[in-house]
Amino acid sequence: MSVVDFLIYFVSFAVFIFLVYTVFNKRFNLFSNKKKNGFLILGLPDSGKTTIWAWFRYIILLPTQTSIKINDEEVEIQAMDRNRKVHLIDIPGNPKIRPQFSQYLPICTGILFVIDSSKISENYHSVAEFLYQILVSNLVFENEIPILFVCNKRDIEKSIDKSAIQDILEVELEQLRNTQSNALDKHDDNGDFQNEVFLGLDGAKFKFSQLPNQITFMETSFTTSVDKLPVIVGTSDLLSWVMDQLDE
Ligand SMILES: Nc1nc2c(ncn2[C@@H]2O[C@H](COP(=O)(O)OP(=O)(O)OP(=O)(O)O)[C@@H](O)[C@H]2O)c(=O)[nH]1
Ligand SMILES: [Mg+2]
Repeated sequence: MSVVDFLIYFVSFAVFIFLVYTVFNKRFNLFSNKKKNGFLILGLPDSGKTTIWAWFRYIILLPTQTSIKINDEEVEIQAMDRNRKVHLIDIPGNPKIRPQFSQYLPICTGILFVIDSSKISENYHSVAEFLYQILVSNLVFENEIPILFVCNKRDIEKSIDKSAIQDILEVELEQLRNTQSNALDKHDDNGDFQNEVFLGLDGAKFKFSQLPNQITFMETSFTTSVDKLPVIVGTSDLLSWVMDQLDE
């Protein structure tokens, strides 16, 4: 082999390695120490996810309509002396769209599960069913993704407080666990095999504290006063929680 041939082979090989590195690194972030900054906003339709997403994005209360597409943007947030970039993904609660949340789990560092506190006494079964799907997702369990329960719409008179919501969900999840864990094989929405995850401790009443994930319950409201001024409650805690996940 001549020196010229050798150089051609060498340069081609170097270019090939560079391209492979660039493509894989961009796709999977393999060789980067950059911390994940994805936050999924999940919950049933009408719970207030897009309202919360828009508040993070624009720091105002925006009128919303039921979503049919995912809102997915990197936004800059500020709290006290902290300033961070977060990738916020608002997944519509529509049952046909919401299973897409699983595609974002690899980049997810926290989940905001939004609950309408004024409806949970009636729709707790549907809320728990979606929550169960999330909790038994392999990546949520194995990566111990922290979950913030945003008990929203606390301004509405018939809303209930966060500890009552926690109790309701614990009872409902226990029932779901007992029926669902009898099924042997599980497949996720992409048809891939899912290992069976058993929620909590076998033989004991289900409690969120038995999960490997850090669980937090918080109350919020995003509404307007009679003179149409925004009345927003609980957002400083919301911001702090998001910041804390990024700083850990
Ligand atoms: N009273 C009250 N209304 C709220 C609150 N948060 C959101 N809303 C209203 O509830 C409705 C639904 O809010 P969205 O943010 O669109 O709900 P969503 O969870 O994104 O719903 P989908 O996109 O259908 O999944 C809107 O009319 C909001 O203005 C709240 O804290 N209090
Ligand atoms: Mg929405």
